[in-house]
Amino acid sequence: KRDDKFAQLTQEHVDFFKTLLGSESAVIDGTSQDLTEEMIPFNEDWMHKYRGQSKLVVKPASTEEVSKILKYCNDNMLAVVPQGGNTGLVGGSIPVFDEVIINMSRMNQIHSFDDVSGSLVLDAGVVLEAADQYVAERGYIFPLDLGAKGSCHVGGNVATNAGGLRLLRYGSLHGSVLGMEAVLPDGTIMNDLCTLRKNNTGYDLKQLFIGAEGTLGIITKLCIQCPQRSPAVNVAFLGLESYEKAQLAFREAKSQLSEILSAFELMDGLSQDLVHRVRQGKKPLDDEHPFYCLIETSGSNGEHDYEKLEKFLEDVMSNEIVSDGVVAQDATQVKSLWSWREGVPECVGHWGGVYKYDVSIPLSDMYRIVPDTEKRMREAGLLGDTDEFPVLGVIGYGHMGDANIHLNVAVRRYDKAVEKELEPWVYQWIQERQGSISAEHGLGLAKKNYIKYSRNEVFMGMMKQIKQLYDPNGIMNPYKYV
Ligand code: FAD
Ligand code: 2HG
Ligand code: ZN
Repeated sequence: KRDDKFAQLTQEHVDFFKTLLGSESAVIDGTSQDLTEEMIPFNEDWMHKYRGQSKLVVKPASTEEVSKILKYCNDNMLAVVPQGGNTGLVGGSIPVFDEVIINMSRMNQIHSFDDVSGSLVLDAGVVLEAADQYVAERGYIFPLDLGAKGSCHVGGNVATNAGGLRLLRYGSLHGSVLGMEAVLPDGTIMNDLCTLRKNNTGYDLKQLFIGAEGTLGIITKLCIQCPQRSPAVNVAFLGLESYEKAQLAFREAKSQLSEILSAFELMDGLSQDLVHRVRQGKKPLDDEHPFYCLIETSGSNGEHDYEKLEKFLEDVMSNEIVSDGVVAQDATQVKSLWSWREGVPECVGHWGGVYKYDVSIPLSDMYRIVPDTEKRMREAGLLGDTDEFPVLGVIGYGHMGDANIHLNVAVRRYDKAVEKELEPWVYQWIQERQGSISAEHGLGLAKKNYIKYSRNEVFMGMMKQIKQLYDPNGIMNPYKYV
């Protein structure tokens, strides 16, 4: 239910924003009939699962504009949703009712780069791929990479504390974000745009905004520690007969590839079959396997790394840990092998929709959630090969190196009966195994009712206190998890 404490948008409000932001393209005024269509992409998420009813998008171009917008909204009790590239998978960037959308796409400047230390200062609205390209030209790499890189913003990445494909190597954004500028709901600008690696002067307040999903304020600028880009990247793609063998392969990869290992990803057979059904093309391996792993190495000596990877592959094949495998021969093949992994989220949605669960589970139990879910769907009569069944398949894939699996239930249409069978059952399953119900995508709207499966009362109470302290009117991204 819409909270009556929030004001309804009036023409006077709209006029204020138009005057403040000046430029025509900086305000999309959905209250005027001819712009209702234009509002749709901002009101709907990437999966077409969540839809809001906002009538206004504002696009600030500077921190001062963000500050003035928030102060005005706070004074006038207008609820807001910060929005980056709108690629989030939990409905966090979508208004629930008529919240004002603060879209960050015009704040897209790169400010400075120190090519000795690797510290990069940039606006929150810079697209991740653009940031990576910029540092690539200077011999560095952005410490985060993910399938949505062409659209997501670095601010959105930090707001969700995204993990991605190389967390195993470069660690979490809690370590890579050196500095931050953010605006609180009352317009206060918190400037902690530190470019230093070390800074232990009291509370590290910026950490609160990393993963806060826009519930405390708007991130406007960031300083990111970028590591040296490895000149040599190699990729191997393996077929395995069981999840137990995938664990052995991971153990062996860490031991043999140690410091050059930069990604270890798991895909089950059905996930790869779905990618093949959508994209066609030649599969990386001739035969089908119940599991696949993608291993990437990044190092400074291509030949040496390639030899290490080949030797690893020989060993795991002769020990019968791995049934079959291939090592990419050139950069094109590296890209093509990665596309079988990165393509899963897009392809799995091809038939109508997906119920997504992004979870961390201790490795020994991690994959078991997939067959258990499949069994539950079958027993409920919801999964089958023909159109009468809403569910067409249950798949698991993800960042095995981080004990993070993506359980995806592919459906022909969104169906309440499926959702009822899955939730809260999935969350209970995870709780019983000391897992986390939200590994890297956040809570957003999708998981707002289920936090208790991963967090206790004391912890939730402390989160509410922080929210109350910085956002006493509750205007920042309401109806979501806090
Ligand atoms: P949005 O979706 O716009 O927003 C996400 C949340 O952050 C919302 O709550 C929003 O209110 C808030 N927000 C956005 N910008 C700001 C800001 N400047 N200040 C404060 N709050 C803000 N995630 C992973 O962790 N790992 C993956 O491997 C991964 N792969 C993906 C692959 C695909 C194909 C897709 C579609 C998504 C994937 N994601 C992955 C999900 C991931 O959360 C997002 O892609 C990304 O981090 C969100 O960035 P965004 O700019 O699109 O944010
Ligand atoms: C990935 O690892 C993303 O590909 C998306 O985190 C996962 O769509 C998903 O469930
Ligand atoms: Zn992921």
